[in-house]
Amino acid sequence: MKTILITGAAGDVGTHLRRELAGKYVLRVSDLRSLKKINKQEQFARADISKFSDALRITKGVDAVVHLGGYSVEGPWDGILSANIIGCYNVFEAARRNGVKRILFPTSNHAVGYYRRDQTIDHRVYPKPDSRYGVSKVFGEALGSLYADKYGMQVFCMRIGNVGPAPIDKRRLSIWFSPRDLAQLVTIGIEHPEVRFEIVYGVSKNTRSWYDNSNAYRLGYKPQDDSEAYAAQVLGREKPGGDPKVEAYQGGVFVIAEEIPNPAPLPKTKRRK
Ligand code: 15L
Repeated sequence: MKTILITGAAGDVGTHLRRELAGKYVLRVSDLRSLKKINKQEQFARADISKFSDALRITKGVDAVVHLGGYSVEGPWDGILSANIIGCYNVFEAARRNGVKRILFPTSNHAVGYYRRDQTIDHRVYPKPDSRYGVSKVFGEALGSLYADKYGMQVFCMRIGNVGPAPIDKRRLSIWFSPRDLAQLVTIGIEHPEVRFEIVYGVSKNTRSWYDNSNAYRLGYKPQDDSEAYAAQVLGREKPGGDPKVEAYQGGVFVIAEEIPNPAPLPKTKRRK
């Protein structure tokens, strides 16, 4: 059985992924925070990926890395710099030094959030980040491209929409990613023999999608879920109006917000002013 390192395993996406992949892989689950419950086939490795020595320690002896760790929303530059720029570099470089060939990088819809909602975009569009957070995701994609071309690593970038049991609002009807579709796409990223450097969209087969996800379909992705099943319920809750910029762009509130409440805050002691 392959051993897969999941960084940022205590976060929301990490928690869904651990549950979905249980029994399929040995999971080395890593985070700065403690994990509530460790399952039988999981090994916990606490790490601060902004420290290279920690990144080296956790990437040793694994078959692939799913690098979820980092700041997951718009926030202050120093937090993003240390977790998403320095931390991301450390994970790629540590994996390379430890001979780990494959990295799955969950990038974000916010790497392309300044595309308009009336556009359909594919994996070949140039980045249009909507936030410092989005810029950090573009950095990770670029780093992945470098490590694939220069060092022959196999890098699978998933521009993730919004993971959850159901879409939570109108915007998320277009970018919803169900946990079982997440698990399917991650499994393709781990197993597909032809991955060199790929960008795919981490979304379900949503009727209202803004993405042409043909690159994921080419690699065998067959999403099972469509947010449309929730549309009436979600739209019934939606308030009319709203900021025209937020409504015009795919990134939603990220196009105007300087900070968004972090669903997975770093421990206070690790945050710098
Ligand atoms: C993301 O990239 C974030 O990690 C997540 O917390 C959500 O904000 C999501 O995008 C979204 O756009 O809904």
